[in-house]
Amino acid sequence: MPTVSPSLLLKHCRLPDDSPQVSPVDIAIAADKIVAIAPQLDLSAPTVIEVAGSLVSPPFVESHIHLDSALTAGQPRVNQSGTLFEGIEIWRDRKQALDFDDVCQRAMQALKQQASQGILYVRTHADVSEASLTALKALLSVREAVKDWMTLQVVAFPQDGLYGSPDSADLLEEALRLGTDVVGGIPHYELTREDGVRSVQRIFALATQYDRLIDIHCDEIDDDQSRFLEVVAACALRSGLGSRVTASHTTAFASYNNAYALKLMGLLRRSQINFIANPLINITLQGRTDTYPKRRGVTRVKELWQSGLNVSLGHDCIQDPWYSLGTGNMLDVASMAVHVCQMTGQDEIQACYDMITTQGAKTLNIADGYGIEVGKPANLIVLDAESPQAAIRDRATVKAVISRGQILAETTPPRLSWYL
Ligand code: 17E
Ligand code: FE2
Repeated sequence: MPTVSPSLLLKHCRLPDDSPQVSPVDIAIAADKIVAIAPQLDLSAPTVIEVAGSLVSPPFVESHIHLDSALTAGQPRVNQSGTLFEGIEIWRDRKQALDFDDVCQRAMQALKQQASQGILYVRTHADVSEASLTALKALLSVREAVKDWMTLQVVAFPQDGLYGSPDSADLLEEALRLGTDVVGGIPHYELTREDGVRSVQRIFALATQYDRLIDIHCDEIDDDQSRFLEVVAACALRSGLGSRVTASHTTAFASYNNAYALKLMGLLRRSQINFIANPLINITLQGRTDTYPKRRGVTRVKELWQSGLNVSLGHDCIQDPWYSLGTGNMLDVASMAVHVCQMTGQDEIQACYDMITTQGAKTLNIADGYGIEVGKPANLIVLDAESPQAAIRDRATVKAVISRGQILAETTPPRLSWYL
């Protein structure tokens, strides 16, 4: 029993890894910490939530999103081809007139929309290819503004490449000095393969010098010759940075021949890097040059998971030059992964749930403070579902979002009336 009296008590909570036979537990929170978890806590608290057997989960983790471009779909024009490259061109036009307050306001709107749907940890990319670094400065200020209720990591992301124009590499380093959590890159978009390799080496040198995490947009193309993932993994292995490194997208991995993929998988296991797939975006941006058969363009999520590697999932986009849809709901992302990656077994659907929760926390290197355990920060969500599988199936409403021991948002599930 806790020695301090709880401020918040959740009754009859079903945890994500419970089997249906295990009876629900009560969770006591005092200030911003979880202080007790037991089948029956005889405690009182000023606020009691009767969960009645619903799923209580650690919050969702959005491990990959671009908040600087979020909510700009159609500005200044829509993406007609649906390709990554047209999206980059549209964004290049849009970002010429980027305004600090405009970025802050859109990012905040997207973050609140995500938080209300149970996301309390977000890794956002910030384009650092503009001389003013407006996108980056705005997202760093948003990180500060939300810090009491949401953990936001900012990646310095050189959208136009490190070596495509003379100032880009310096801008990336300036972004690290300004305080980004993570350093990014885009080797498949550099002018030559050699530039791509050089960019990865530079990113590792900067991460070591400034003591930052790494998250590289890697091989986001259907080209089976795009092989920067092996460079990233080799650098992670040699530098010892391992799990501090993430390869995002890696869509070309879905096009590699199996003989090469087998060899690569061995290197990946040794390197212990993290992977992020963005199934909503990968399935729509990739395969655009195919007729039929048409590739799905999502990396080998199931095989990476079966190999014991850490895979998490992200939106990548919410209503931007690359994708005009998206509501910020991680259960949409997990549902798309279940379908596109053919992870339809019960344990596989559970794995997709883990990819938007615990595995996302591992990618962000925040696993120590994450999870529903005594002594950990009181961050948790109550879903209108009895299990992770049902949550994904129903895109269940997140009924309550608790951040640092406080109720941050509540949503009432829709109620149907039949008049048949
Ligand atoms: N930039 C990029 O290089 N790739 C993406 N998928 C997005 C932005 C959304
Ligand atoms: Fe991305």
